[in-house]
Amino acid sequence: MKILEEALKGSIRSLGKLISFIENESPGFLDILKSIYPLTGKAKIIGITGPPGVGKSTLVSRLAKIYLEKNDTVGILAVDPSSPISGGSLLGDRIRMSHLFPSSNIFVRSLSSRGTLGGISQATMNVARVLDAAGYNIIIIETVGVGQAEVEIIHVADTAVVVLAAGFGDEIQALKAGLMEVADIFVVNKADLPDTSKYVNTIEKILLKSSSKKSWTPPIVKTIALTGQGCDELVKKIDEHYEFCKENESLINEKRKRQLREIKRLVEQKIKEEIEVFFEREYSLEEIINNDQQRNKGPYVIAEEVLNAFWKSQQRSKPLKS
Ligand SMILES: Nc1nc2c(ncn2[C@@H]2O[C@H](COP(=O)(O)OP(=O)(O)OP(=O)(O)O)[C@@H](O)[C@H]2O)c(=O)[nH]1
Ligand SMILES: [Mg+2]
Repeated sequence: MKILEEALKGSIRSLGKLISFIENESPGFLDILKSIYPLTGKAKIIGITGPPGVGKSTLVSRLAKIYLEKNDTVGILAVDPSSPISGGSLLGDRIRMSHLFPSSNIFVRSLSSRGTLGGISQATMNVARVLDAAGYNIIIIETVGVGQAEVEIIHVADTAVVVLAAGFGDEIQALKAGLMEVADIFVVNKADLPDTSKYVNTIEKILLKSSSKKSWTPPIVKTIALTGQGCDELVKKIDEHYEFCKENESLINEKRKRQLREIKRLVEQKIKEEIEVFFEREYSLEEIINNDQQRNKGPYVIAEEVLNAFWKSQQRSKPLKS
């Protein structure tokens, strides 16, 4: 595939097209992911999540600059940015304009969180792998932490940073969204605003109660993303966490569990696809539901019959084609 070759050679245009291809799960996308997998595993993936408006994007652009200054290459994925039109591109412009980095060292892209068969976490993972294979060694994923589904995305990251700010949703809300559990590092941004210290104390108290069994205690970093204050400290903590994970047995186990979950997700996706194809090929509305005999059976019996027919058809056919 030409765009794949060009993307891996550094063509930004082809990389953009390749990501759309993968994001849209176009026919053959899994083959591409299979072929690039050996090129992946080099990037450090950082997840940034938190309630709307706490300053995630501002922080992401600060982090990107710090990494670019260290000669890293940075890929940024903004999942469902609040402004679908300007979200991702604005972020990129902000970083490129204010600093004169080679534009090939930074790639910014927004992803929509609309449903795909594999789910948004898998779609994000897939795109992150494309960036990894294309040679971006720092990948930052920004996602709004409002509900369980969005927070889930953070599991794609090696290090999950939860950004909070005094006055932006109380701690109970953060707890409900599951933000407290996923955090490897807490950032209390907008530290220029009042009540920051009080807020940090509250988080510390919650952590004391909940993290006794964990081998890694999430540090809390205060930042002012607007000026960059505290951001170097944040990068330091991200590095520390990354190193810690490489050696810690229980975190390595967690990573293996995540890998198992991904495999399950991919198997489920494949089965869903096969069932879609089966329905299209074998059943019309008429056969399933549009006659009295069928309708009288009710959905439970019909579903069972369809499933039996599906398994039979699978036995007849060759092993699932990849
Ligand atoms: N006072 C203050 N304002 C900040 C700081 N960081 C960001 N902001 C402002 O907060 C607002 C929201 O910033 P964003 O970076 O867009 O926040 P976000 O979390 O990405 O927002 P969503 O993507 O919409 O959830 C902007 O007006 C920023 O300028 C900070 O450290 N202090
Ligand atoms: Mg944002």
